Amino acid sequence: DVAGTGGPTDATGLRRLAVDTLDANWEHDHTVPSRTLYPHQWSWDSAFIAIGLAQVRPDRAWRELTSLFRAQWADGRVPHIVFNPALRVGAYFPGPEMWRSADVPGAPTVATSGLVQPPVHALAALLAYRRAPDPTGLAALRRLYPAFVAQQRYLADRRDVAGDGLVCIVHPWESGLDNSPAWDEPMAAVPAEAAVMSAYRRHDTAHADAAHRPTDLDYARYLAIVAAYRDQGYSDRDLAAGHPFLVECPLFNAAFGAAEHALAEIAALVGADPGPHRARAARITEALLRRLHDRGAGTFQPRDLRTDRLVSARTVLGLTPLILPDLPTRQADALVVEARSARFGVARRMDRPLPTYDRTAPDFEPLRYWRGPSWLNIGWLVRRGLLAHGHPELAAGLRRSMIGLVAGAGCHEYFHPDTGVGLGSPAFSWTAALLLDLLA
Ligand code: 2M8
Repeated sequence: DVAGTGGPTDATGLRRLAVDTLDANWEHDHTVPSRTLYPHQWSWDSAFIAIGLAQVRPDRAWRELTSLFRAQWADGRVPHIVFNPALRVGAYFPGPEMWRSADVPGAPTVATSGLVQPPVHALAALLAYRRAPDPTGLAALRRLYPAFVAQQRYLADRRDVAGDGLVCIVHPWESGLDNSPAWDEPMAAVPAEAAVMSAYRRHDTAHADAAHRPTDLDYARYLAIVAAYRDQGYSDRDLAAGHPFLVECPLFNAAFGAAEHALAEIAALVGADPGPHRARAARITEALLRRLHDRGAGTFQPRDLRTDRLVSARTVLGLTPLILPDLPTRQADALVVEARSARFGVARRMDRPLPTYDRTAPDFEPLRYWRGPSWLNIGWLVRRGLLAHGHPELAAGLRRSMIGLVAGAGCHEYFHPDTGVGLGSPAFSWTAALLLDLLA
């Protein structure tokens, strides 16, 4: 199972590697995803990181989440990047000079982006608390609960562009799966020329192989969408009228629903009413089924709101609604069929890791970022879903495969979906953190 490039193969060695990776990436009050590629704080990274920190340094798990939510905007949005002011200009592109959050009323004093990422934070906090259910954790939950509620309220009130109960993402970066084939159709409609990028210096391609990253044309479009949103002051009013990218993503919305399930449990712990959270969770699952379930394909697909059509590329995003405990058996069973198919290859004994894209598709790219390679956060979510829907043997197979990846290659950002070779950053925080959780 192990790719065999000489990483530690026993649980103790793997744990030590993961803790060393997290320690090396700790920065005052948060963990950077990677010192080279992503030297600031990222939103959903911090949630995954907190899940792992809870295993070894629970105080840091709470500091991680607390520092992120200190940058929450007045409207409730949790920015996808919180910039470290101590870093030099150009440490990451696009930096504060592109986002200009300081110009926006309601943005925090620290510079941030204006986008969001999948809201996995309430779930992370609940798991961190369960791991270390002490008074410090309870006090942190009490402090964070209103912030999580505001985060959900922002998404429900400002981002329900179609009025169907689902959240709309306004940029591929909001999905967390930047250049997934899921965004090819909606992105094709975004006007931009690759030549635009000659005016900028990308930072990512200085630290990672350009052939493993999004293309210059992707980046030109990413920037065009940021500029459109920023120039409206990051206001979500009138998005439907002209914003170039409007998509309902299955993973984002599954996380949105899972957050309400987690908040119901947190509410009970902190003496608030779980009832409204349960009711909202049920409505989100119902909306996902109504709007994003592709019955013919047996999976969930993003909906492009500009065309009102479901995207056709079969990516791993479609499997992630399994994390919803109230997903009906029929649709959950169909997702398990999809997961076990040759497209994704989930099995009790997996001969290859879970890819991020249908490995039978002609445009499957085993090296390019979210267009094929295997990522631990996605495997972790799918494994959770398999456990929630009564498939412990498949979950165990996936877990073994994920541990094998790190044993073979180290805490890489992503892995070759055939050989398991490590790709991207070699010391990536959420890989280390989720490995700790898998080993617990
Ligand atoms: C990647 O995204 C950033 C932009 O947000 C980038 O490519 O520069 C994605 O993998 C995203 O999911 C992740 O949160 C971020 C930091 O690890 O990197």
